[in-house]
Amino acid sequence: MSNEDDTALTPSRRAFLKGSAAAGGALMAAGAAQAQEADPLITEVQDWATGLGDGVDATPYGLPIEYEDDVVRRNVPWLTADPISSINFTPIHALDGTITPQGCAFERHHSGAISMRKEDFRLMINGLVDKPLVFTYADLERFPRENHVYFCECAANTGMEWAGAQLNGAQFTHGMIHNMEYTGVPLRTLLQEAGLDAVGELSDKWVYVEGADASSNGRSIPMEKALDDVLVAFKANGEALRMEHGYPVRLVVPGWEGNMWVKWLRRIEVTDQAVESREETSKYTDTLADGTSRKWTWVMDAKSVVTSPSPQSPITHGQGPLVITGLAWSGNGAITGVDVTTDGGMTWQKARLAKPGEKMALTRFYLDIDWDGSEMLLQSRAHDETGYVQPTKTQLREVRGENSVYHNNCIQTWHVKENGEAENVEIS
Ligand SMILES: Nc1nc2c(c(=O)[nH]1)N[C@H]1C(S)=C(S)[C@@H](COP(=O)(O)O)O[C@H]1N2
Ligand SMILES: [Mo]
Repeated sequence: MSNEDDTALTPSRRAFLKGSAAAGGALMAAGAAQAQEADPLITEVQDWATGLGDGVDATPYGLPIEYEDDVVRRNVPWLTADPISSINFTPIHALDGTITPQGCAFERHHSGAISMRKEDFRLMINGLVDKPLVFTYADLERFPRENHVYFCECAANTGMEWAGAQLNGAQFTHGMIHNMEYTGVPLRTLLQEAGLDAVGELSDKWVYVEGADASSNGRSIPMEKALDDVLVAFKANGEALRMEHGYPVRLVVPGWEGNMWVKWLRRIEVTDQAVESREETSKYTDTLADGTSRKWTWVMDAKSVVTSPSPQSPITHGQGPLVITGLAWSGNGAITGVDVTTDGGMTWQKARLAKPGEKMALTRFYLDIDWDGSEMLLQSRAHDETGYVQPTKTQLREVRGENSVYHNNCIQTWHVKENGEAENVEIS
């Protein structure tokens, strides 16, 4: 930092740099912030400083500024036959922190997103209950409610990568995930209201949950989970659910595969056995190497991915300070640590967690390095509170073969080149 550069800084910024340099701290930050000489953005008065901006009523409900128009959901056209029964992907390569804004959170529909008014919402609880009930939206609002941040990951996330590196971008390899703060009523409360206590021994019972869309997306959930942490949610990130995420009410099944998070929730039946619907037999089961399928693989095991640098988020500067960042999560509890390697797994460094891991929620990690400009084989590896360590692709294939689609939680590799571009690769 030269003295000339210093004059371009605000007094507080100048004090910060001096202070931290004295402490030997922010040398990297200083190196990263070289001010240009004769930069017109510094030396000339800009339009925005001479005219007036928009009034407060210009956008009653705000959208992202136009310069961020690449931070959008995208789909992979060849993946599904049409956009009705389809999926799109969260732009995780461009987000930071952990909360996914609803406007760019991936969507998965089996028969399209439906538009239902709150007034037309009805939720029935029937089956092996004392008192079958029908709730209106207004009824739901009168039960004590809770707030929790949880990730929702489609079991098919990373499913295209089983046979080899396929899709060039974290959005496409890992973007079937979102993480929101949900407000809702515990399913337990509603089941108790329907007189579930009278059923007697509950451990072998199930609930069959159904949506109001044509697909109905019915799934069986064991009673133990239903009474544990499942939420009947009507708000996400503080506001009403978006139509595409199940407005007005969806089920939140923490840590378990997204398919069970029934949207446009309409019916919950207490049964004495699993229904074995289409969504839990021909779909959302894992085909093994010998052609047999295993079912009831509900939990999303620990997983992580470097979101930047990555194919859609290349390094745009030369050597020097580089922030490597990504996301980690586990359906079995909190993330306790993330390791990052830049040399394809020969050596690992402990990443810094932005906050201590929270149960069944995304955790942001950072590794701040001094990049020497040489190529990297970048990977991250998650650890969760059960002691589980995210497996390599080879380890996963040893158990599962290559016929699977769902539940691919293997370690992802990005080949970062000297020019800063990154590519999806597989290393053995
Ligand atoms: N009613 C209904 N619920 C549904 C689906 C659906 O098609 N209909 N899709 C399921 C699947 S496969 C997933 S991964 C999640 C996706 O939730 P999202 O669209 O909010 O991302 O919703 C689940 N709930
Ligand atoms: Mo899904």
